[in-house]
Amino acid sequence: MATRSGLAALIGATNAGKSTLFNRLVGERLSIATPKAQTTRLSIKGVVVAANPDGDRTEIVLLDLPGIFAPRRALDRAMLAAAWRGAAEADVILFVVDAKGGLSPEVSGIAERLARMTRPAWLLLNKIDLVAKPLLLPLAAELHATFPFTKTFMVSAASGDGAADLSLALAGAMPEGPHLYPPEQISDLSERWLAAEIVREQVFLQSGDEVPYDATVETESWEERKDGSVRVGGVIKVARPGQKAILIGAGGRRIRMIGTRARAVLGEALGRTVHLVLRVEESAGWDEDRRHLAALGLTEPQQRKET
Ligand SMILES: Nc1nc2c(ncn2[C@@H]2O[C@H](COP(=O)(O)OP(=O)(O)OP(=O)(O)O)[C@@H](O)[C@H]2O)c(=O)[nH]1
Ligand SMILES: [Mg+2]
Repeated sequence: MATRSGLAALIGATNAGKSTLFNRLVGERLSIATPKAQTTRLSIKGVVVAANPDGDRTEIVLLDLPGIFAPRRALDRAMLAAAWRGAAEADVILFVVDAKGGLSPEVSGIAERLARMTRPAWLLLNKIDLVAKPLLLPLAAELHATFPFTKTFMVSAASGDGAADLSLALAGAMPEGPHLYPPEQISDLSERWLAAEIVREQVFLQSGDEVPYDATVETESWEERKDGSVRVGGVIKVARPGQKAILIGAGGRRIRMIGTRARAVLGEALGRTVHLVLRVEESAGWDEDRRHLAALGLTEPQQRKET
């Protein structure tokens, strides 16, 4: 029997729960997820091999994408371009909507843009744990009036409700084709990238409203130790003066806490002891600097067909 393999892209307003759902479907915490908006900056691939309704194994390559929001700076525009590029490549677009937030102007804006794409899209009503059941069907109907979704799922990425049904349906919907990844590979992310993302997650979780959006993290060094542990050096770059002091905190307390938590999460992810050494650097305007964005893997697209 022919095998199946395809690409499914998670798109939606920022904070809809795309990364949480992505991690749930992949079964590993590959993509950082926080209560703050605009957490995801790059498209992230995760590979799931799931049983399809024929009893065969399908390879689903899932794409977690930056959320859609009104862009202000070069970084934002690059994030949005990455999101729409990812959607345009997909065999199936998974439109994730926060059921509690409902049909917001952002959500209808995304639905309008989906209508201009020639890709099948499924509606995923997420966060159903936060909404009274009788409200879900009317909301789904409202959303269907904005775009002819081919399927609808009600899920809770947080509890896992509905995730198995979604996987099964995806496995059945992928086109025939050979598997592209070796069975043990679940991502194309490097450990260095993961380390930087895990530190960035702590910056999001442990600093106020403004700093996370102006911060980026790079892994500067990676040193394997004889005892099997690894020493990771990271730099947190902030775009505006004064933010360095905020991140370091009184007596270095905040940066220490960021380091402690990130080390624990990274150690768990890598399954080994991690020594994490962090520093903070002021790097004015990195979020407007094309070279910097390119180094992060966020290049501005040459042609903007979708905008
Ligand atoms: N109660 C509840 N919370 C959820 C659910 N899914 C996600 N969340 C929470 O919603 C917040 C945003 O989740 P993310 O997964 O980071 O959302 P995202 O769509 O990837 O956001 P961006 O990357 O910023 O666009 C986090 O605090 C999650 O814990 C859910 O099903 N139920
Ligand atoms: Mg995300």
